[in-house]
Amino acid sequence: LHRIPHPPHRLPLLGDVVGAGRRTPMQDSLRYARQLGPIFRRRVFGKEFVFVWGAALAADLADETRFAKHVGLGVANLRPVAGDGLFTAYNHEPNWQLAHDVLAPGFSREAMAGYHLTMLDVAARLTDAWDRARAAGRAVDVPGDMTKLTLETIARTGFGHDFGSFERSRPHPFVTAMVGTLTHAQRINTVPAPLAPWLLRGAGRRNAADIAYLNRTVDDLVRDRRAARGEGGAGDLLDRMLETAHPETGERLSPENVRRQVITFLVAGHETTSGALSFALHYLSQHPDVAARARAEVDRVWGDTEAPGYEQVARLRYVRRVLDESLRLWPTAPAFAREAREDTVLGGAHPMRRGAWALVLTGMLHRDPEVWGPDAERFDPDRFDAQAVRSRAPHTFKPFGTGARACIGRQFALHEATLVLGLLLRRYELRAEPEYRLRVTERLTLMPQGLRLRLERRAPAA
Ligand code: MNH
Repeated sequence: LHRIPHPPHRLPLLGDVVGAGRRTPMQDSLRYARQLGPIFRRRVFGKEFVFVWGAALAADLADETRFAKHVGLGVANLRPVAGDGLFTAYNHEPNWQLAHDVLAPGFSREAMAGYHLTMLDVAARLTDAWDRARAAGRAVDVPGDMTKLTLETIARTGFGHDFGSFERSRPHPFVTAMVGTLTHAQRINTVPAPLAPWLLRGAGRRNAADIAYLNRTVDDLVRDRRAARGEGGAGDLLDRMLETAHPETGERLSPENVRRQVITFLVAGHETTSGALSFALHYLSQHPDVAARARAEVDRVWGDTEAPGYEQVARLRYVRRVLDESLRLWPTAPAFAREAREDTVLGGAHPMRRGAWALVLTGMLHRDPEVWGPDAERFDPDRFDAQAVRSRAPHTFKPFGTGARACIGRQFALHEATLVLGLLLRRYELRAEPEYRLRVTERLTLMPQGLRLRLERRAPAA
């Protein structure tokens, strides 16, 4: 450990807190990363954390024979709300494999094609709202509206539930409670453990209320579905959770575990996609040349079809590159943790005991100049053209994590986001507000803060 660099101004008891803010732990780590190199450590209130972002070390951590997901820090702080749901389950908990096997078919190609029409329907609510804003000359609140869109999409495709987000002027209380819990889960990392009971007493009470609200919402939703049983299955995620037995063991998810999974999917299934769409719209508004190229592709691939089909979304290759490049610069799930399965040596240089763990700083891995070049900070979707991707080392682009515990919803998110970007590009010119400078809010996930865009009817194709 002593060979791993740490920040210079280490205070007794407090540790490396000089220059660190409580609201931006990830962006602080990015700053440290630039000073300290591909592996470094930070001590926060007596606890030592190791951060890795160099491409070679990150690739070594992706070796599934020696490393596995570690449930720690922010993820572990979500255990009170998400329990042994897929995202927060420990590797050894039997409910992980059970739920993974039962739910994986819900993300197959066929399942995705089945969600497509619902995704289109939700997108139409967004464009209705944006048409009204455009007609009134109002700017739109991008993260707010993307959150409405992605919440409705996962709620309706996964659970047949309509939160009515677009009919509300303020976020649905489910969203408010969720943001409350996520923010709380991040904040308890930045308070010294012995003082936490005092410092966080009020916050802890609010958090308990938020969790109770999330549980109530989900219990109502499940009760309604059970009551509607016999009306023919919806074939969605909730049906799988309630009706499907494990193909080999015949085991089913318990009611308590179903509750955990529903919350997990409602949260994991929208917050990060919302951020990804928001960053992509930001970059499109800042790079009119990229937007024009993407729009031309949409016109070419979709033609005049009012409602693009499932297959027509995957054919938007350039739009997809815009999304990848946005996720490169701002991976909306900004880190993941890996632990050693056995005693091992990381990168041939750093001994790790069984169970020792390190955080992969995805946002910094995605900016490693040895991989992405000296202009790694520049937005350029061509980094993801087929040839560039082939010539890059493996494990250098990891917005969805790695290995057995990587994101189960990856195709879902990419299909939804590509579809929506295509629809928006086809319909609008996106105008940035001239004074807007990108600032990023953190609540475990990343989001462009205060991003507003003005919409114009798109210019007729040349
Ligand atoms: Mn998702 C795991 C990023 C969209 C459901 N997701 C992960 C991990 C990352 C991630 C990173 C791994 C975390 C870790 O190693 O600790 N996820 C994303 C991003 C997007 C995203 C950047 C959108 C963009 N995720 C989605 C969607 C869904 C979803 C959409 C559901 C519909 N994700 C999950 C679940 C897990 C997960 C469930 C946990 C999988 C497991 O451990 O088995």
